[in-house]
Amino acid sequence: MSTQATPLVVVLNGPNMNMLGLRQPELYGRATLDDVEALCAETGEQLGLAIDFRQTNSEGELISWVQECRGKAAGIVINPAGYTTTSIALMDALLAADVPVIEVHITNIHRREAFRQHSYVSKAAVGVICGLGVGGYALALTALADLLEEAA
Ligand code: DHK
Repeated sequence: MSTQATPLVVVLNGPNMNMLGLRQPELYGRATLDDVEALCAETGEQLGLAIDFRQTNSEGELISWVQECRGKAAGIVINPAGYTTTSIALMDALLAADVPVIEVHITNIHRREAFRQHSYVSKAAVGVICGLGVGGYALALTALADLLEEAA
């Protein structure tokens, strides 16, 4: 029997992700954010990870949540949404968190408008998953579990 605490992975979602299922379904699909939370909870259970799933439309709140991860979380999965391409402050917070970060985008940002293709967040990420729909969150959690196991 393992006596180790279950590692905590914080899954963060940026602006407009609360509109998932309604917003541009031809791009983002029909799954809602509740569906994504359920997917992350189920995947976390399979992988032996505790999941704290959150969404905010506020840049400051997102940054405060990232700051809280330092010394507390084993890793971060983040879909920064619109702050991907604008927020140096979010990138700085992720760099300061000192935990592995995986960046997720539901759509393939490289097939979309040029302004979506430069990510500040990628500077702070171990890896990026994009274009694989909401299943990208499960892939990110699996990758994080592997990284944590390698580091153990
Ligand atoms: C979500 C958003 O809200 C956009 O601002 C990004 C990303 C793409 C996604 O694909 O999940 O450009």
